[in-house]
Amino acid sequence: MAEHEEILERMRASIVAADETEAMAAAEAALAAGIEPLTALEEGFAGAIRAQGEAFSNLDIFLPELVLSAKAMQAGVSVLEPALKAKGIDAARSGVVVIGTVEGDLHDIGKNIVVAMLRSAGYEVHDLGTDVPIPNFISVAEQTKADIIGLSALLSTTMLRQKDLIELLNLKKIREDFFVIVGGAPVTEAWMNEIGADGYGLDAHMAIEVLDSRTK
Ligand code: B12
Repeated sequence: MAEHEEILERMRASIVAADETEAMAAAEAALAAGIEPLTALEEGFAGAIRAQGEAFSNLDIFLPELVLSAKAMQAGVSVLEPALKAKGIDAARSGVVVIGTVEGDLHDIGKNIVVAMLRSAGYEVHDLGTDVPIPNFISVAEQTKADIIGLSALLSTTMLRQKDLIELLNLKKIREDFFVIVGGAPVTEAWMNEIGADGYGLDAHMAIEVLDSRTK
């Protein structure tokens, strides 16, 4: 629908312009027009923030501009989040998840989306935030009797911490107690296999699919 595309374009433009108020207004317009919140998120905001990341790596924009775009994205996402959560709890899908962004890494926009989606799908989620030391994931997972540990990493340096978690679980001889799912922009299925994780999610949607179909 032309109106939908116009709103999605408005969402993208608000991220490029780093305009928090406009990002929130565009997100409200998307919901009012009946655009699926996940579509609004992925086709509106997410593409635009990734494009800003490209522009940053090509030196077309500088870090302060990227920070402001990320703030606009967070403002817009905050409008979409209740709609993501309201999508209905399916009691058949369940599990207790401890999730966070690994130590040394402050990126949390994508992780927060995964958290919102997991909650909407009926999972009990303990979100540890960002810059989380690996032992903390394990201690909270044990305290909360979690069956799933989710690790987000957006930097090629910090994705190594995902490997550390698996090694620590092996060392403590509790590897089999947890389904470990990894994600974040540099994370691939090949990396999941290399480190011996149980699952990987390219995006929030795939994260739910993988967890819903787990057998462990
Ligand atoms: C926004 C952003 C920032 C913001 C973060 C704000 C915030 N609160 O998160 C700010 C400006 C602070 C920032 C800082 C930095 N950033 Co930055 N950033 C980005 C950017 C542009 C977008 C990330 C994002 O939010 N994407 C949108 C969301 C929706 O997507 P996502 O994060 O990928 O999440 C989805 C999936 O990956 C998945 N997922 C995510 N987590 C998890 C977890 C699990 C368990 C699962 C299953 C799935 C999953 O589902 C999510 C939803 O669909 C990326 C570029 C990119 N292409 O990713 C660079 C990028 C990640 N940053 C980069 C860099 C270099 C930095 C800095 C080092 C810059 C600097 N010189 O200081 C710092 C590092 C700070 C730190 N210690 O963490 C590089 C990393 C390069 C590399 N490979 O190591 C990138 C790739 C940019 C680039 N092209 O150079 N950044």
